Amino acid sequence: MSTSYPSGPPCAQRGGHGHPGLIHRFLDRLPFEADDPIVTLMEGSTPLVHAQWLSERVGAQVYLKIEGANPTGSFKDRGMCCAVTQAVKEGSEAVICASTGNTAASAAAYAARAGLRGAVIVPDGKIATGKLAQALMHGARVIALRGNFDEALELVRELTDKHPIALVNSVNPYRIAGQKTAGFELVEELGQIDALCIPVGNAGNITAYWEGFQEAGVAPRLFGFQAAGAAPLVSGLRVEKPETVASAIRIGNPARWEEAMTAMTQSNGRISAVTDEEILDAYRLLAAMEGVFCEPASAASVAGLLKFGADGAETVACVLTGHGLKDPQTALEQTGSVLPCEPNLSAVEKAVLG
Ligand code: AN7
Repeated sequence: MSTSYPSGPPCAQRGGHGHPGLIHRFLDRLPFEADDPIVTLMEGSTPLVHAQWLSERVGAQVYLKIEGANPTGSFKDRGMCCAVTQAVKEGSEAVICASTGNTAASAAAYAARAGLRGAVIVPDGKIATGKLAQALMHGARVIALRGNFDEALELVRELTDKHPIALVNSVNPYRIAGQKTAGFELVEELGQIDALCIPVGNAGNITAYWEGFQEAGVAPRLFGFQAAGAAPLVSGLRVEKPETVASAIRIGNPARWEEAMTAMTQSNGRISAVTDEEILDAYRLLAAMEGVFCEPASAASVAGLLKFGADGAETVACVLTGHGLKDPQTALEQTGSVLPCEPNLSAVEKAVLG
């Protein structure tokens, strides 16, 4: 692929547009070599935005890690570039995942990029419109399971035991390897970081951040937040029928359960629940007060910070895992209506000036 470039891949992959793709940026800390068949959409290096209003509200310096700025609009791209690169390296011809939506969108995009077939199994009727559109546009086979995410994950695990298809859920260690780079970025940018607020679903991301922080030699407290209707890590019990408006984290039996609890204990952190109402409040406030539009699941991190406070932390990062445009339906249900207007000046004046 990049054999004609003695020092590695073409410049566009290495920073021709300001920053390299994630694997090239962190090559020395990832299980890849420069001459591997690296699949990238220039993920990672996402914006870290200081949140003025939020900082004042909670009495700490609060930063938002805008993971929705990744190529497919969520943090999943960090892990997916690694999982798909490894699949190509191993000679796989197809990848598959179970997903509440974002993993499906990301897997579909990277599979298309790599020339692999992609299949995604999603809970029927329970994934946000934007994510469904992405998976379909990228040419994945989209299977709507008459069941929930936990059932879908169990089935793809059985399926990939039987068939030579690469499983790209976060049970795949390359997903975790890629996602830990967000921790590296935070440490590079902030230096000191006392606490991380992060939404938790299948618990791959909190696991990855903890790995990244440990490798970088720091130990912020990890504050994980689950939706109250899907909070097995809070209750200690599997949730058979998880329910929440934050469809991305509608998960009742996280695959990385043990690792998440270890990360929480070792970091002196906690995993708490936030209600749908608290999630939606934070979702609207982020958009209105900070100018940042994330999806509902992502707002769980800020909902948790608002609910429980910074607990003495001076510098806090909130991970906003996915872009608000992923789920336009929920956004429209949360907002006021548009103002109809006749096409003449006095009508427009009235409409604009109130
Ligand atoms: C926006 O796409 O599980 O705790 O199948 O999409 O690592 O699972 C999505 C999870 C948070 C939770 N925020 O992360 C999937 C899927 C958003 C997400 C999470 C997800 P994990």
